[in-house]
Amino acid sequence: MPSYRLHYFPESGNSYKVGLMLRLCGQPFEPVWTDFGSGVTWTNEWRERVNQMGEIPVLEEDGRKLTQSAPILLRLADRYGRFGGQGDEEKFAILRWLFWDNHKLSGYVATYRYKRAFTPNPEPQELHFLKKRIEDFLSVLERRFEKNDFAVGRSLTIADLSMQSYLSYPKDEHGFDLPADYPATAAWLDRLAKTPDWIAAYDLLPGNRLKNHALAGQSVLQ
Ligand SMILES: N[C@@H](CCC(=O)N[C@@H](CS)C(=O)NCC(=O)O)C(=O)O
Repeated sequence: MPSYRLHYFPESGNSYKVGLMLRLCGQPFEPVWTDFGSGVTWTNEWRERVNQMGEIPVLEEDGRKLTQSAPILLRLADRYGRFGGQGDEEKFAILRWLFWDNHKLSGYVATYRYKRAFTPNPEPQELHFLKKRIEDFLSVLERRFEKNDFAVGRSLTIADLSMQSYLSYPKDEHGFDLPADYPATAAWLDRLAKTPDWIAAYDLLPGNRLKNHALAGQSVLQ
């Protein structure tokens, strides 16, 4: 059994994707809390030692450092024969949603949430632009889940694991009222959370948290 170490910070939905996949595959990992808030991932030392792309998460597999959540999910799905879909069509569809998630859904929700909740004085125009983009992406998801229980096929895949991540954090962070405005998407999140061994991000990834300025009422809420 490989030994895993996951470099993360608790608010990192990309880390949650990887940590949750390991857990659902029954693989223990050592959590390596990273001081993202103080800028450690921007230092040359960290980039040379841990990830030249300057990003969290990093998954160490027997000491080998792997980055980018999507290829990591694909690798784990392949290795453990779980959540990787059946046949070429499903595998293609999984890749399609993973690319869309990285480029659009997670990419924008992560940025919006970070600015909105974890930045002291976010720029209102920037928030407005990001929110409008996300509303369109959420409408894409909503149409999908009005007719499908899962992103691909008839059961949980890594496409679901990837896309659910940032949406599953508290509303006071991402700011969207999913049950009211995107009920099929909210129902999909509830469905996923019933998977055996499922765990919420902040229960899976412990440690010091970033200050939530939105919760403290100090942010320009959009
Ligand atoms: N596509 C990457 C995205 C990773 C990513 O953007 N991570 C965030 C933290 S969750 C980060 O390190 N951001 C630093 C930056 O954008 O400079 C993945 O899926 O792993």
